[in-house]
Amino acid sequence: MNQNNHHAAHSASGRSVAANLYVALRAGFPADLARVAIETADTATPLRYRWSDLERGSAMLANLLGSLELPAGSRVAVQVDKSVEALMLYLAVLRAGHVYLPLNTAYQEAEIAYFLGNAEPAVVVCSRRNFGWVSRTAFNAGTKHVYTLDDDRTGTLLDRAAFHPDTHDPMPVAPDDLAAILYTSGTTGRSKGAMLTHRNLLSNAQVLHEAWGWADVVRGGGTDTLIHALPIFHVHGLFVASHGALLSGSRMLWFSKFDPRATVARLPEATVFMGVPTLYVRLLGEPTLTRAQCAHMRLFISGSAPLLLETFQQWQERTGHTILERYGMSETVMLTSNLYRPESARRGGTVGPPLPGVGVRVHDDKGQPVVTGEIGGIEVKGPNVFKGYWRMPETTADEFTNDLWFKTGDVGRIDADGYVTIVGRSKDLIISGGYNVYPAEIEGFINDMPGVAESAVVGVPHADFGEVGVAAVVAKPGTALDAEAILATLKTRIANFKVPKRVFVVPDLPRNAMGKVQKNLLREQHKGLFAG
Ligand code: MCA
Ligand code: AMP
Repeated sequence: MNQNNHHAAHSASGRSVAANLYVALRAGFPADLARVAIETADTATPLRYRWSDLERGSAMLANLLGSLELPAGSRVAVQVDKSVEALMLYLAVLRAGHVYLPLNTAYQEAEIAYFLGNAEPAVVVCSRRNFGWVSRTAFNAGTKHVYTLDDDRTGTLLDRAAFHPDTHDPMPVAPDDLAAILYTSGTTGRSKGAMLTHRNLLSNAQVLHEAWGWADVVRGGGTDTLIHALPIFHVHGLFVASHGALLSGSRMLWFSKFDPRATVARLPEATVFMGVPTLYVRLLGEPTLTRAQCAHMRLFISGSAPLLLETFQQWQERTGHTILERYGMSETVMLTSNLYRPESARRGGTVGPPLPGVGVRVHDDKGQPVVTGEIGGIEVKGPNVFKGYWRMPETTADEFTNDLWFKTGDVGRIDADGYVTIVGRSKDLIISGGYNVYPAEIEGFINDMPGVAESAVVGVPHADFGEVGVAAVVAKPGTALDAEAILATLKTRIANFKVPKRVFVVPDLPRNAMGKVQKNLLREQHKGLFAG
């Protein structure tokens, strides 16, 4: 790849090679490409990928995509187990100027059919075990190319890519061209594809590069080692963690699946860890987690779900480190973050002040600003805020205010020093182990079952997952329902993390005078089930 040509390659359409997110990430690679970029932590023997392997592997994959002669901006949908090759595929899609569409491996046929039907990807990559039903679903959605990729580096994707050259000039893009679509479920039950541009992702990665001290380490001539233990089909693992390491030329210790004991064992050679609160709770359950074991660590970051103050404090006592909590969304990448320095400025129970360049405000339900410290709806603005929902202009318009701030659906307050505290959500959403579960979607699946009159799904506290779903189901007159059978059916239809942890068959749902289901009463009734 000829780096010198990039900045010259502007076109009249506002496209440039320099605007391609891959080019910016590539600029962060170390000068010595023979250094190890990623080391796998849970393969039979460690696999070591050099920076040159990331560059060459993603070039071959980008050339394969190029050979398909797809229109610019084609979607490449990917549902595969976590692997370094899957990360290369993401980079290849950026290089090729297409749009990456990652899908949770837990999604089943009905969920995938919706995503593929909605996004109409030109290319689908799946694991070999799912090829039968995924390819059928993909061809029905008009997809022409279906490849397989497994986490043992086998599958037709790599077989085909092997015939392509290992150099590739990234495609010019406009900053507002799409880089990725991330599906997030909606309160009406149907998922919405959040369209993220090269500018959205790059601006956020650059802000975090400074805000979390990666840049200082690089300037000091050092390097970080990130323990990467999150899935790479959501914002946290794919963008926040991977971009952080790539942009700073940092080594990654790559876990395909989170394992608390193995993670603690590798902490002495790492400097940065990112997790959802469940990961911190599980790490605290490891007797080997000690202050000495964490002595080499620079930073622990938490996000995606509320971190309990109790976990924050226990972590401080056990390890001597203060977890830095931050807040973001699929639609916006990262919005706020506690301060990196001084460590004493990280406040438990808050998500910190807005990141540089990000606007955060709190408005009441009439659209008026609240007094400092008062609670209201959190609204945001900035170069990180997405372009809209894929093929849903009306929904997009509804989610923005007249002056074009995005309504997050989170409820919170901003205190006098600018720290944001999230106190709840106006959207009916359960966050379980860092994954979002929309009750309306689950209720839809339950209500479709024979003999069901209606149902209500609520979130209740859970010692491990933070929050989990519980369902109350009412039978049609004259019908008997079996809670276990409902659970078993749900497990065959929807992603396992969405399946309520308990189903209760009840005579009726509590309603208020207006006839609205009182979910707060159900939450109250079941709050002790899993609180541990
Ligand atoms: C697994 N199970 C769950 C969850 N995960 N149940 C509820 N919530 C979950 N999150 C259930 C499975 O259904 C299964 O139940 C049983 O637990 C074991 O499954 P397994 O896959 O082995 O679980 P695990 O490997 O222990 O996974 C737990 C986990 C994982 C490591 C906490 O959920 C995880 O990696 N979470 C991170 C999610 C994440 O990256 N979120 C970021 C989103 P059964 O046996 O009954 O089937 S990005 C985001 O939110 C924004 C932008 C942000 O701010 O970052
Ligand atoms: P998603 O769109 O799936 O990425 O989920 C985004 C949602 O996760 C946000 O709207 C918040 O409700 C929640 N979230 C993310 N980070 C935090 C945090 N640190 N504390 C509380 N909630 C969070």
